[in-house]
Amino acid sequence: MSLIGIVMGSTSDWDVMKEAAQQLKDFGVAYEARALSAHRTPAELEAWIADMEQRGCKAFIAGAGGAAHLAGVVAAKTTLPVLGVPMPSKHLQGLDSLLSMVQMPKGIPVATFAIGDAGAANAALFAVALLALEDAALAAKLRAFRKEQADKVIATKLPD
Ligand code: RP5
Repeated sequence: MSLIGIVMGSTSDWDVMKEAAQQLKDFGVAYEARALSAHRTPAELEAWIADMEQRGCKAFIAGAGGAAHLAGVVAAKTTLPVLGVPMPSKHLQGLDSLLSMVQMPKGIPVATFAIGDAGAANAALFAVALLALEDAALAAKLRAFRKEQADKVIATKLPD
C-alpha cells in the first residue's frame, strides 16, 4: 500500500522531488510517485488521486513550478492533507511557484513548504510526522533522526 502520493507537474521536477522520495525511502515509508499536470493532464490527475485514496493513501506531496496550480487542484479533489513544494522555476527562481501555491483561497488548504530541495525533503519529513501520529515505530525513527542532526551540530567544531 502506498501511504504517500508524490505528484509533480512535469518530469523536469523530478530532480527536486526525488529529495522527497529519498526521505520517505530512508524512513521506510511506501510511496508512489507520478508526473501528472493540473494543466496538461487534468483528467488523469483526478483519476490517480481517486485511485490513491482507494488504495489507502494518507497524504499527498505535490511539486510544481511557474503557475503552480497542482497542489491546489489536488487539494480540491481530496480531503487528505496536501503538502505543496514550489519548484525553483527558470524565470522567477520559484517565487512564482511559491506565491501560486501558498495563496490558496480560504477553505481549501495546501501546506506549502520552502522552494526547492529543502521544501521537498521537509514535505516528506512532515508526511512522516503525520504518519507517526498513528505509528509508534515511525515516531521513534523520527526522534532518532532529529537526535542524529542535533549530535552533528554539537560535534562540529568551527575553524580556529
Ligand atoms: C510546471 O511547469 C511543472 O511543474 C514544471 O515545474 C514547469 C515546467 O514544466 P516543463 O515545461 O519542464 O514540462 O507545470
